Amino acid sequence: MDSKGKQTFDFNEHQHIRYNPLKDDWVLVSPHRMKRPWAGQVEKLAEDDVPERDPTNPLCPGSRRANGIVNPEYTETFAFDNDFPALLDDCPELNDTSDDPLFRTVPARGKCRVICFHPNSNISLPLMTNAEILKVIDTWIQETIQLGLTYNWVQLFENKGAIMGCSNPHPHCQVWASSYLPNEIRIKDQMQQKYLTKHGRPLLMDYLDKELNTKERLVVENDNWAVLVPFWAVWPFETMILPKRHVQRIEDLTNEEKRDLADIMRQSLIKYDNLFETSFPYSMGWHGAPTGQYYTTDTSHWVLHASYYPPLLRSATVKKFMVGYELLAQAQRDLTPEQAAQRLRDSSDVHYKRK
Ligand code: H2U
Repeated sequence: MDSKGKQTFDFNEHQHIRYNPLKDDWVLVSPHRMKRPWAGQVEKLAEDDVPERDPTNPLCPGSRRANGIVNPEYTETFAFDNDFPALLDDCPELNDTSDDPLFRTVPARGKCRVICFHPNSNISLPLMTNAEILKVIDTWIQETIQLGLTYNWVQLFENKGAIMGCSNPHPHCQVWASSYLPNEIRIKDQMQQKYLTKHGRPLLMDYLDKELNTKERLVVENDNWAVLVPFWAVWPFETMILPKRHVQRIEDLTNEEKRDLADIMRQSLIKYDNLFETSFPYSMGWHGAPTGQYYTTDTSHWVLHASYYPPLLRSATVKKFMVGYELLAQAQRDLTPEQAAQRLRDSSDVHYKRK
């Protein structure tokens, strides 16, 4: 209340909409709804006791995959062509291209790969050592360089947890390389380009400077990286990893930046797992300057960043649904990004399984 007894606006109490300058969209924030009772779906807790090795799991060392190939007895990371790829390099020419603006098509080519992070199925990223996470980062870089020679976009992404539709508990991620720029990247490309033209600095460099000043939404930082809950976050505990130097692509990281990235990933993923004492599910992925033909264009508006989109809301079993208003109007959240950042900061640095 102010001196005249009128209610004053409080971001942690009162509804408002927030702008996402990277995607040119808005999110409705309704903190007052945090108090409502929940009588909706309660997810069954996914089995947490994944065996270290399972010869019937096609992602394990020495296992036979769906296409009959036997995996090597790998001891670090292991990358292979996805046996069920959504994108193929070899596709007949689209010869029936129409001028009709309502029925547009463009040819699509690509390649899909799978990267196993570790030989043991029960060692997720937050349980790995920094050296093991560094191997994952190096493999991400090798795959991006290799596929980026041919394709304009290389999407690295990890779908973690059955709740996210992940089909296999073995720690792994996917790589989908494509001839076209997917929607998320196309819009981020345009928005970052516009910002640089207007303000003379990359959008995410300006953004990080401001976040490091207030530290309101900061979760962890080190010399080279910051993990924060974006001002415009949609998912309850959404985070973003940002480099402190203007890095455009994952392959441009120095050895020191890679080492610091491994450390900050481990720290923030431990906090995620400790939040609800569960192997925290999420979809995450990296976005940086496009590859292929874009190597010869100016991409200085791009800043490398990773986004984590976890679905859990209030416990290991209650997740946020993107339905109703979200599907038909725009995203909405209850917990504010500042409250989420505080919860993550307060979450322990020691993994609950190691206590
Ligand atoms: P997801 O659980 O994130 O879907 O990843 C598992 C991937 O592994 C999936 O894309 C591939 C699936 O196609 N896979 C193979 O390529 N070969 C197999 O034998 C099993 C799974």
